[in-house]
Amino acid sequence: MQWFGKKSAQRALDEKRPDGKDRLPPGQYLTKKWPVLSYERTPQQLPTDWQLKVTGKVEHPLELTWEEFLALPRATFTADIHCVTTWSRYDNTWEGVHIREILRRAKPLPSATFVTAHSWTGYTTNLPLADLDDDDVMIALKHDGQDLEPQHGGPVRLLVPKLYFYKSAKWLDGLEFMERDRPGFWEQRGYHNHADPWTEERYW
Ligand SMILES: Nc1nc2c(c(=O)[nH]1)N[C@H]1C(S)=C(S)[C@@H](COP(=O)(O)O)O[C@H]1N2
Ligand SMILES: [Mo]
Repeated sequence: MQWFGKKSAQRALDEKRPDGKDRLPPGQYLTKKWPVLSYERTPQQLPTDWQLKVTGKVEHPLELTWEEFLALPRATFTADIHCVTTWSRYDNTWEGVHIREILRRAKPLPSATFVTAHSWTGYTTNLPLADLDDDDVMIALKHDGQDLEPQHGGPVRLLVPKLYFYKSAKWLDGLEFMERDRPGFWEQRGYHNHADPWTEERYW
């Protein structure tokens, strides 16, 4: 049945997205495993004083405790992820708090055009507000039905699947709304500032 496996593998590679682009971005390979990529040592638990801090150019800054955050409405959807180191993983089911639950409450000011996501470990990553404010962006708590493991950012990470995965900050504790762009951790160290997988914005 070797031929059958190859055929269905080829079919997976030939798939298109609704916008007509290939489902698998150029230069990527598919993996079923979920690799771990972290610069820092994995924190084993949420800091006892964790808050989600929404700061900067917003009408209503937020400081949500863990209990307050968990009480927000939940969303679930499925998305593919693409790491700049060339692996992609299809059909990840994510559950968490949709980004618009946060945006509705914080109300970014008209001058807010960029966002820095902060991890409590010190990691940062930047993106345009337009890329954050999208249907498929969430602050994730579960992956494929399980609580996020610490190594994958558990218990709480950002998910921005349309950009290379370094924009999806693990161990999230802040969103800072900014008037001007400011490169984050990897963006200062050679990774592309924008990170669109379909145009291979990998490095600068
Ligand atoms: N805090 C933090 N978030 C991070 C990273 C990191 O090193 N630290 N690495 C990024 C990169 S490069 C990738 S590919 C993904 C990896 O997520 P995973 O380990 O769950 O696969 O997390 C992103 N978010
Ligand atoms: Mo990555």
